[in-house]
Amino acid sequence: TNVREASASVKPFEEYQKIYNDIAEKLREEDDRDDGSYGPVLVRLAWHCSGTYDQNDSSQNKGGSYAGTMRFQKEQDDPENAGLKVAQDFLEPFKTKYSSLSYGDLWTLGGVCAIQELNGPKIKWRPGRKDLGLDAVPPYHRLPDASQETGEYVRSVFNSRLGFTDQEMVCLIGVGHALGRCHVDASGYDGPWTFSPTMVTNDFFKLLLDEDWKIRDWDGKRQYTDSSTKSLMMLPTDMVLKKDSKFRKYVELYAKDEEKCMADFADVFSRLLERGIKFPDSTKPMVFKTLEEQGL
Ligand code: CCH
Repeated sequence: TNVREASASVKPFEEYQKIYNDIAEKLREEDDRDDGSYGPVLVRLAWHCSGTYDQNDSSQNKGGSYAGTMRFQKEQDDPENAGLKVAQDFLEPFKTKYSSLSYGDLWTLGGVCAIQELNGPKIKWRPGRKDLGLDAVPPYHRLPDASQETGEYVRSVFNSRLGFTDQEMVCLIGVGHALGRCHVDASGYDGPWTFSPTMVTNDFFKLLLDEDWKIRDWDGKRQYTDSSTKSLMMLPTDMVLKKDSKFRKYVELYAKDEEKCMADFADVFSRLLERGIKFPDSTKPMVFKTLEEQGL
C-alpha cells in the first residue's frame, strides 16, 4: 500500500495551538536571517519533507512528511535539501519541549505557522505522523531539479509522483516562490523572486508575466533576471510556467485574482503536507489563530 495510517491518539486542539504560538513567537523574535525572517525556510522545509512522496511507490521508501526521515544525515545530504538544516535547527527546541510530537508533525506545523504569520491564508492541518527509521529514507532525485526547463519535467514531479493537476502545481510553485530567496551556498542560485520575500502574495505571477526575463550574465548557474531592476530572479523551472501555454493560463488567472490564488493555495498546500497519509475520521482538520488574532 502507498499510504500510511496516522495515529489516532492526538492531543486536543489547544495543545497544538500552543506549539503554533511558540513557533510564531520565535519567528517574531529571531530576525537574523536574510530578509528578516526564518519563515520562508520553514515553508521550504515543510515542502521538502512532503514533496518526496511517490504515489507509485508502495515500498517503505515512499517518502512524504509522515516519517520525519530528514532528521537523518542521509536525507539531509540529498543535494536538493542543501540549506534546510537551518530550518530543522530552528524547530529543534520544540521537539525537545514537546517530545511526543513527531518530526513530521513539527516540520509541517512549522510550515503552516510560517505561511499564516507571513500574512498568508489559513492552512488546515492534522497531526498523527510517526517517526520511522533510516530504512524509510526516500531515494534522491524526487524533489525537483531547478535546472530543468520543460513542462514534461515539472509534470513528472508534481503530477506523476505527487498527483497534482497543472493548476495545482502552478499555484504551489508561484505562491511558494513569493517567499524567500536562493542562496549560492545552498542551491547555487542567487536572489529573491519578489520585492516582498517575507509576505505571502501573488506577486510571483504578476512579475513573471510583466517583467522581461533575461538569462543572467554571471559565472553561476543558468538563471533569469528581470531587465528593469536586475535584482530579482527566476529559475529555469519557474520560466516553464510562463512558456507552457497550459501552465500560463493559470499564471494569468492567479496574477489577476489574488483571492482565488490564496484560497487555492491554502487547499493545495494543506494536501501537499498530507500526501501518503491516511488520517482517522476522529482527527478533524485544525485551523490555528495567528498571534495577531489572539492579541499576542
Ligand atoms: Fe522552491 N526553491 N522549488 N518551492 N522554495 C528554492 C527556495 C524556496 C524549486 C527550487 C528551489 C517549491 C517548488 C520548487 C520555496 C518553496 C517552494 C530554491 C533555493 C530552489 C533552487 C534554495 C536555496 O538556495 O536556499 C523547484 C525546482 C520547484 C519546483 O519545480 C514549492 C512547491 C514551494 C512551496 C510551496 C521557498 C519558500 C524557498 C525559499 C527558501 C529560503 O530559504 O528563503
